Amino acid sequence: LVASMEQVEETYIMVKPDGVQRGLVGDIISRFEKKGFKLTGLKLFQCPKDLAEEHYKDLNSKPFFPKLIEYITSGPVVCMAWEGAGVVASARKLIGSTDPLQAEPGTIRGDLAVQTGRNVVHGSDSPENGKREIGLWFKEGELCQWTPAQAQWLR
Ligand code: 3AN
Repeated sequence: LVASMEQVEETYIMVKPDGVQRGLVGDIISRFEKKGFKLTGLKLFQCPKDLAEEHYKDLNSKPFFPKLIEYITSGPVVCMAWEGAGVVASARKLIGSTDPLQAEPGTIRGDLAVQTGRNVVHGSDSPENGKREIGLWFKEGELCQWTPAQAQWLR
């Protein structure tokens, strides 16, 4: 009941190149599906350098920025848009801490990763960034609005 009163939000989730290369795409998508969020966009995509730089522009003064851009563009990523009440914060919980060694077991990073620089998945950190990032990674025709037939609680 509490969750249903929260605002419906959108978040941008991305399986990073290491997640694709390690065959973790299905497991990661499955966690968001089983939680009960609604998938509204999905594609496999080779990210160009300029898009990676725009996506991570808030980190462009960090020492690891060049390596981060190299990593994100090193192979295809899986881009996803997910929708639901409280989806931004909930997805961050499902993903776990940035440093996979600090991430709780049961989270994606806690279960599947060991290095901050290879932490398999991205999730937007605010509803505003959710909208911004979905706009950055998807063209309008690539997103779908749909209503589940027998699962009204998904909205
Ligand atoms: P999160 O992805 O958990 O929101 P941010 O936004 O602080 O974390 O960092 C974005 C990405 O930058 C991380 N997912 C990770 O790939 C990379 N990153 C962050 N901190 C480091 C670091 N100290 N060394 C290498 N890469 C880092």
